[in-house]
Amino acid sequence: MARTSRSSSSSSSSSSHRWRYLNPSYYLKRPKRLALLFIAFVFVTFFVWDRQSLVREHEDEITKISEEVVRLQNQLQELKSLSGDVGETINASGKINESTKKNVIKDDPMDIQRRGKVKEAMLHAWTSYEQYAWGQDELQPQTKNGVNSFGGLGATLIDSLDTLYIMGLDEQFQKAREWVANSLDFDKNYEASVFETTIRVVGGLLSAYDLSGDKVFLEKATDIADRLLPAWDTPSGIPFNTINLNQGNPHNPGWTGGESILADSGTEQLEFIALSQRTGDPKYQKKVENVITEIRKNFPADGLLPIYINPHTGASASYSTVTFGAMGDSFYEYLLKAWIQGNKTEAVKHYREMWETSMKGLKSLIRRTTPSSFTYICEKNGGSLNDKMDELACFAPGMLALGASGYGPGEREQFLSLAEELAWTCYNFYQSTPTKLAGENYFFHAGQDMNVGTSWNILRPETVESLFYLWRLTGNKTYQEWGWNIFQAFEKNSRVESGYVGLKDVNTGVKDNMMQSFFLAETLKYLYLLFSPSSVISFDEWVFNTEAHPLKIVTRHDEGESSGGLVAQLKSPFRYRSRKEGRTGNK
Ligand SMILES: *[C@@H]1O[C@H](CO)[C@@H](O)[C@H](O)[C@H]1NC(C)=O
Ligand SMILES: *[C@@H]1O[C@H](CO)[C@@H](O)[C@H](O)[C@H]1NC(C)=O
Ligand SMILES: *[C@@H]1O[C@H](CO)[C@@H](O)[C@H](O)[C@H]1NC(C)=O
Ligand SMILES: CC(=O)N[C@H]1CO[C@H](CO)[C@@H](O)[C@@H]1O
Repeated sequence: MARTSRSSSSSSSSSSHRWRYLNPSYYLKRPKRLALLFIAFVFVTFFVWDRQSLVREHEDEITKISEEVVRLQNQLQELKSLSGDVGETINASGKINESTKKNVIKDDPMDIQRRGKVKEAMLHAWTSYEQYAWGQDELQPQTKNGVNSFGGLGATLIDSLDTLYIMGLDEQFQKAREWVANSLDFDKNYEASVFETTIRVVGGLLSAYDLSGDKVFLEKATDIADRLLPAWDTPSGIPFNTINLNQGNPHNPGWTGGESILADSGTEQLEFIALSQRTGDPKYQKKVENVITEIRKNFPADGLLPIYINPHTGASASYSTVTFGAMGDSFYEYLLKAWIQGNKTEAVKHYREMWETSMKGLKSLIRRTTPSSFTYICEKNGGSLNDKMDELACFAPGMLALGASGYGPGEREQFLSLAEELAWTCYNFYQSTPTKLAGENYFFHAGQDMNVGTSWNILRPETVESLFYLWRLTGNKTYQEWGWNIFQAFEKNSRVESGYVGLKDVNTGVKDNMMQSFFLAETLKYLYLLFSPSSVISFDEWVFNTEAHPLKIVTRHDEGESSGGLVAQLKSPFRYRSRKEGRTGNK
């Protein structure tokens, strides 16, 4: 090789002289030159490597800085459009982290503007309540006075606490907090609905506690829950639905013929489980989980239960209606949500199983209208289906979307698409009336798609609730548009000088005189969250009770509550309180 090379270079000696440094033999024979070359090589390598890592570090820094700039620009924009709206994403979401950052970057100027309008609506509703009905249950906006529809527990105030907190209305929240600490008194000679009091008052207080960490809310929640607790002292453990707040004496309202109502009896699990977790006292959780144990013993193959259930025997009244609307609805909702609340562990698996069974039943109630093929959920009386659906049942699309991810591929898409179809129907409950607000229920006659039945609108939240879930879970902005249209219809028809009212008739737009507390707790909160980043009350950390009060998810590992433990619990003797028994007999 060397020879060949040399002989070829001899033909042009000047070039061979110039290129001699590239010839290995130039170095091989001279160790000093070799050492120099080696040292040079090391230096060059180090220099190049160092430059490269510097460049990489710079690039990283630039990316971080530009992310930060976008984030700050967004925050600035938000501050400009909503003065006083500071801290909402930071505090309500807990901590800012990677996913939060991404979401803040995605935050859309249109969303910011729209949630600003919703916040302004909340402020209008709240200020009116503050002015004319402070501390009372609900405001009558037309006559500008308060009424105590729930025993004088400040229902609107308690229902609004978490909404105020999430919207960053801090002054209003603090003032309400002072009222809770100093003026809220449960010692009332009042026949309270166990269900309404649990979902509004216990739920509202626990949510305020979970958000703010302020112990006063937990103390008050415990106080009211202790007053409700004797309602579960029945032979079957299925609660009575009414109780006197300072005398006990639980019973069922006369109009049910002595029966308990399914939704009223099976919609306390989230609140009472949360209360046991927060206080460390298991007695609340035991009562409400025993209800599920009892129901599970004779759970039908389609998971559908009639709306009346006997508190003495635990038997369902088979003559009564099966429905996902009034008096049935939230029983099914809580089967799914108790599973989510326990973070989907083995200890809460039976809730999911029961829910999936019920969803098979729900599918059997699905029909489509003619001519436009709107999907709807029938009610069932005995063996026959009734082509009627309540607006209340419009929570179902949201529930189906929330539960869909727990199924395997195939079924997951099926349930999500059923949810989307039902949401379209519910949106059309609104779009099909002159006021663009939905009536209370709808009938589906062949060839006529949908006809409004009971034609009032009392500011109900269920459809916007479902739109909120669908938007969060699919990212499809269509649901935000639908929600915005509904919000504008409320603004146009329901807003009055002092708050918001329902409509006596969605066809004529004639107004009623009541601002329902759930308008502030649910309707406005879901609308606000529909235009907020998903990190605000993230689904990873929170689950909403049926009154839209977010409760913290707490992973459950209490093996004692899983199916084996439940059986053991059943075998243990049930403790009666003879005093209550006597009262029950007298009723
Ligand atoms: C994001 O949140 C998760 C769970 O809350 C936490 O484990 C993680 O450390 C957070 N990430 C950052 C960057 O803070
Ligand atoms: C968004 O949702 C609407 C209504 O369900 C649907 O018609 C549309 O196809 C969806 N868009 C996408 C991109 O999935
Ligand atoms: C729920 O469980 C998962 C693990 O299975 C865990 O990563 C997550 O942090 C838990 N969530 C909460 C809110 O505890
Ligand atoms: C400003 C503010 O309200 N900060 C609160 C946010 O929430 C945490 C608890 O999650 C409180 O400790 C902070 O005081």
